[in-house]
Amino acid sequence: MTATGSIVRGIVAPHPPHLIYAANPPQNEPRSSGAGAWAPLHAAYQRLRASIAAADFDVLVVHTPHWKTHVGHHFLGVPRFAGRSVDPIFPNLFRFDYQLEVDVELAEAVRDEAAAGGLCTAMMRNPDFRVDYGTITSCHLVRPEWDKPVVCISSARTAFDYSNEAGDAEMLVLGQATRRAVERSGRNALLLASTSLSHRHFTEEPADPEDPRFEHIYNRNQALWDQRLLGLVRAGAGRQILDEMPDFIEQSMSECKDGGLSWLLGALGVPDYPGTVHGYGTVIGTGNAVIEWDPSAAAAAGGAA
Ligand code: 2X7
Ligand code: FE2
Repeated sequence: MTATGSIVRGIVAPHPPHLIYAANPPQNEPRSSGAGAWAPLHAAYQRLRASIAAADFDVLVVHTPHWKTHVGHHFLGVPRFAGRSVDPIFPNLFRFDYQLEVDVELAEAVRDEAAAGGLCTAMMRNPDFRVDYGTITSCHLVRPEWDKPVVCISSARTAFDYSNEAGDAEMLVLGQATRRAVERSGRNALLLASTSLSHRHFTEEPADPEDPRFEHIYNRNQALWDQRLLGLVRAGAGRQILDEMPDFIEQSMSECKDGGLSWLLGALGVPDYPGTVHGYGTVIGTGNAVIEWDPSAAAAAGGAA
C-alpha cells in the first residue's frame, strides 16, 4: 500500500483540568474566579493553536494517562461518545459535557499494527464508556472547536507492574505502530501526548484554587528535572530524552511514566531536530509544558523526519 498519510505535528498537551476551569468553556459547569494562576500555560496553548492554525489535518491521535488499562493497550472503538466527565480529584473544577467523534478505522489500524508488533491490545466497544478527563482536556485545549475526530489510546500498566524500561520499550513499539497506521491510512494526524512532566502535587487547595499567590512548583528537584528535559527538547536530543526517561520518571514522579512522551518520540522516529517549547507552567505544584515538533519543517530545514 502506498504511504500517503503523515504525522503533521507531535504535541505534548498537558491536561490539568484547572486549565479548562480557567478558560470557562460553555461545556464546563464550574465558573472560574479569573484570578489567573495558570496564565503562562494558557498563553502557551494560545501560541500552539496559532502555530497549527494553517496546518492541514484530519484527526487527533491522543495517548492519555487517565484511562488506565491493566491488560494491554486499549483504543476507543465506537464512532461517537457523549456524556459528562467529572474529575474524581477536582470535581470542583471539572464537570464537562462532552461529545466526541472517533476515527474508528484509524483506531483499528493502529491496534492492528500494535498487535503485529507484539503488543497486547483491545478495542473499547462499550457505547456508554465514560471518556477520561485527560483526553477531553488535551483535545479541548488544542482544538476547542471539536470539529475533528479522535483516536484515543489508553495507558497500559507495564511501567507500573514491571519497570520504567519495560514500559518505555512498549511505548516505542506503540509509537512506531501509530506512525505506520497513520501513513497507511492516508490521514494527516496531530499526535497528542496528554501528560504533565514532573508530577508531585500539593494535597490541599487554597480557598480560591486559581489564586496565583499559592501556585508554584512542588520542589526544586522537579523544576531542575523539567528544565533539563526542556533543554533536551530544544537541543533536538530525542535519544537522550529516552535514555534519561527512567530516571526522570523516578526522580520527578513524572506522569511520563504512563508513557505518552515515549510513545510520541517513538512515533516521530526519535527526533534529532528541536521541538518548540511554547511555554511552561505549574498547576497545583506539577510541571507542565506545551511542546510542538513539526517533522515537515525539520525535513525542509535539512533535518531528519
Ligand atoms: O491530571 C492532572 C495532572 N496531570 C496535573 C495536575 C493537576 C491535576 O490533574
Ligand atoms: Fe494527569
